[in-house]
Amino acid sequence: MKVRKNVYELSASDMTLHWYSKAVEVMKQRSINDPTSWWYWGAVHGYVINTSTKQFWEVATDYPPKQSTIDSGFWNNCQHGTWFFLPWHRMYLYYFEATVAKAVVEAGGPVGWTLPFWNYCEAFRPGISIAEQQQAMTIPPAFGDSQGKNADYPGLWLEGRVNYVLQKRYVNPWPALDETVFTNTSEDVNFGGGITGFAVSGGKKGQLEQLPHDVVHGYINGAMGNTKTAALDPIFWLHHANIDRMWQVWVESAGHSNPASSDWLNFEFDFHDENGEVQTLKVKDVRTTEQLNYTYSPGYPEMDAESPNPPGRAAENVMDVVGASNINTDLSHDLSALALNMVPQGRRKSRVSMAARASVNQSKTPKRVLHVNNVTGTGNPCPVDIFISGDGSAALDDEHFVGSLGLFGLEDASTPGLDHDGSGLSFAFDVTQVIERLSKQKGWSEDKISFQFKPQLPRQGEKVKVGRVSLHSELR
Ligand SMILES: [Cu+2]
Repeated sequence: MKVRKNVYELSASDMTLHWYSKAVEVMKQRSINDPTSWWYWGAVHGYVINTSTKQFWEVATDYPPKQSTIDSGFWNNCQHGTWFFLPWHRMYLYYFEATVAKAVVEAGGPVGWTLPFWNYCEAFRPGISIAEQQQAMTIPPAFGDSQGKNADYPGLWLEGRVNYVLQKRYVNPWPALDETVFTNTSEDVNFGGGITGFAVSGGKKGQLEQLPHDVVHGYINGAMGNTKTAALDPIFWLHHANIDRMWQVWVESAGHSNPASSDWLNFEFDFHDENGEVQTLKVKDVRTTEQLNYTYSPGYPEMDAESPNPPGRAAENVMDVVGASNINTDLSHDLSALALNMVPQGRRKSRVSMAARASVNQSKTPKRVLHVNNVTGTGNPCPVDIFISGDGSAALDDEHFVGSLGLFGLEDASTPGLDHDGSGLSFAFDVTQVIERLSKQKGWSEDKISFQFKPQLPRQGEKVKVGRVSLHSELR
């Protein structure tokens, strides 16, 4: 069984990153038309030429690629906003790892190279010191830092990353790991994404895709902030190994299971292996890491920790809208406020009070989910934090924090075409606990619910707007 190791727990004499850097250099020398080149592997995730992507592609060997390569069906295949997000990326990592391992041998290294993972979620490990938290959230030094490249690992550098240290809010594993179902068709949130066919962007994202996946992409930014360049950054693969690991954590936790639907199990994807040969995998071949003969070490620390949140539960009753915005909101500013229009009292009463009654009868708080839909824009904007209030205030603190919009894939989802209708990205957040907490405070009124949208960095001229924000509550 192959073992993928935590990048921060490699021993001083471990050569994993040294050989990774060498292999990247070998793969970069290969033609963009060669299915074993660095460039080809990046383009399998996404490839387009525009103002935000051009600088990353025009340095490729044999650029521009042949039209027949672009049209081969192997490029622009990444799956986002879908229940195929996790299995597709697992397959992608699997053949990539094999391709790098072969390049390592070609560069004079040992056989059996495995991909390390970057576990920024360690920042949430109970008892960990502030210094250890900071380290876990920092891009490993071999990849360079804000001062530039690490001369010992030139292959691991890429120009243009904006942040090298993540923030704690953006690496919280619990909103995803607390989810009880992999997929669903309701207005409720889920772990693994909504039911779709082949989907490059735009459908319902699972909670693991939203956080930490999307937010980490958008916060590092540069190539990582755009689906059409992200996989050109060597750190992409360590980030995705961690997401892949978290899927395994989730599925091994009590009460969780992968979809049993044959629409999911029998769906197929094609990749090239390390020899450039086409291989086909079905989703059912990759439901666990063991099926592909690898595991993560050291273990799965989240499984030994306890979630700080009350146990998650799926909505048991129908959900309905209790409030919504009725105009487009521009999120291009450094701070944007948005007040919710609540469903008129009379009508809402039947909705909300029924929900309240349900909660008395079942001693459960009605589940509430915030949907943020039709998020469109241009460029690679950094993520946007959302804060809720119900008393007319505009506090931007942890108590009022709802979640973050990682705008990874924004341009793609805003462009009508074969892959997408251009209606933008959609997000959903479980706000049951934050509302439950705030509603006990003085001054809270459901009629005063409003949101603050705060970009994590000042805007650089990118445009972002949101079509509709709506609050959904469980009814009975
Ligand atoms: Cu990704």
